[in-house]
Amino acid sequence: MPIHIKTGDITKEKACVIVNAANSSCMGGGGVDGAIHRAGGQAILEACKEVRRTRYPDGLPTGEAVATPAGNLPARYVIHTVGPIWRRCKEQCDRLLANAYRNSLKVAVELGCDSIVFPAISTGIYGFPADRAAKIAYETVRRFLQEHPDLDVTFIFHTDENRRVFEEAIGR
Ligand code: AR6
Repeated sequence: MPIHIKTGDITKEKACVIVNAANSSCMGGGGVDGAIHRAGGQAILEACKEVRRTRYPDGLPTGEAVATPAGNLPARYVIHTVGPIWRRCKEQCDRLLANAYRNSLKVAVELGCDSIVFPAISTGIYGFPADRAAKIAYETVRRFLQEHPDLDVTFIFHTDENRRVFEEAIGR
């Protein structure tokens, strides 16, 4: 299955699952997180509260991933993952970002999904350098697909410029 790269708004994607670049509270925020909660509606927030109550009372740790229904979104599920905050993670940054991608992919497979769409986790408010993040994201997905070749993976970018940086970093 090829890896797709596109420009667009992740809240419009009809995939089985879209990934949210959340924070550990899972209660929404700015950036893509804000857009997903706004477009998906109250059902996502309610499911997130339940996840916090039952599984992660202290918050979702960096690099972990959990699924909720997608509310009013065209996708079936949202996987909420927490990327690392660049100025705080130091030498752990690369590993934590790879974990966020890999754990999201694992949850998608557990859900029985055949398609997943990723935003550029950590490269907005969390300040991870976009070219460095691109290499980690692409390599983590490429490796995972060797074991799960039927999964359809898309990287979506909010702007053509962000997409160009990604494509250049991975040599496409
Ligand atoms: N569709 C696709 N990509 C988008 C969209 C969209 N609708 N909106 C933004 N992006 P960010 P982070 C891109 O900041 O760095 C939140 O407050 C955006 O251009 O959303 O992981 C959370 O609650 C950028 O390239 O996520 C956390 O507190 C990418 O998505 C914190 O921000 C990621 O930017 C997480 O920060």
